[in-house]
Amino acid sequence: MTKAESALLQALDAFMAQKLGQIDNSHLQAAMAYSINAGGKRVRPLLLLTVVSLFNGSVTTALPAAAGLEFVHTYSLIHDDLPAMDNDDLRRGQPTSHKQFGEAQAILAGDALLTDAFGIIATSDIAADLRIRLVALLAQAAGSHGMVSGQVRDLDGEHVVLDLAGLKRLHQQKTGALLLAAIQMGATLAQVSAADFEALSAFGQAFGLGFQIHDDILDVTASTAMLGKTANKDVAEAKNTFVSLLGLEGAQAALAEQVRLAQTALAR
Ligand code: GRG
Repeated sequence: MTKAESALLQALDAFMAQKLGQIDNSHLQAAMAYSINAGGKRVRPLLLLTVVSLFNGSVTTALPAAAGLEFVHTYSLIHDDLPAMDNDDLRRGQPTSHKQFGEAQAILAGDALLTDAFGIIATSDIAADLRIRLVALLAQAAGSHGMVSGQVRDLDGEHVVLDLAGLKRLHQQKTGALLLAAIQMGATLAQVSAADFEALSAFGQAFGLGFQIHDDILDVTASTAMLGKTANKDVAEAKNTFVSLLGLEGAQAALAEQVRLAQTALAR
């Protein structure tokens, strides 16, 4: 990570800590802060802030949008880990929210992060016309047109084998939509031209799909590195992954193709 990136993330963490500090309920605050501070890579806010900074926008003004994205991402991981969904005991090497705080508190911490994300953006100092567009982009990416729909496709897919188009659609919504929103929210804040918005969106789409293919490849290569034992239960249970559909080499080729598409878009 570059010095500039660490400075962005420090500012983001300070902003999120300040927002969490305003919560007048120590139990809820602790559960929300536990997951926000559990060691996530902050990929989505970093993408947003990097686009803002590349196009000479104000990073400080953009912080509420970056924090909102990380709040939505964190809620999605808390709910994804619940017994009703993936039923995971560990995330990033630490007990999942429901293991630490109980299932009801984990659901509520996720609910509060999701709701507060929109509140933080809506009450920020960002210009009113941009705020509306940011809220719309985040809602589009997170809700029934994006991540939640992708999660439903994923759960439905446990009972059927998806083809490549179905698998791409699932991941464009489940993982890709929020990553694309990160880029588009940054582009909106920096008020880039229509041509740049389109090129950045093409980059975001390729990045999002590539991110997921890479995750599927890592799941397999990490398992192999553990002397044939599965690294996590997702690998043992996985039916619909890019590696299961295309094989390891096919998935690596598909990743290379997304990287090429992302680079072409950036060159534009
Ligand atoms: C519960 C509505 C709802 C949605 C959950 C994003 C998601 C949808 C589930 C996560 C499951 C998963 C493992 C997806 C693969 C993509 C991926 C690696 C997500 C984790 O994102 P990172 O790597 O997470 O950015 P960190 O830990 O760095 O924050």
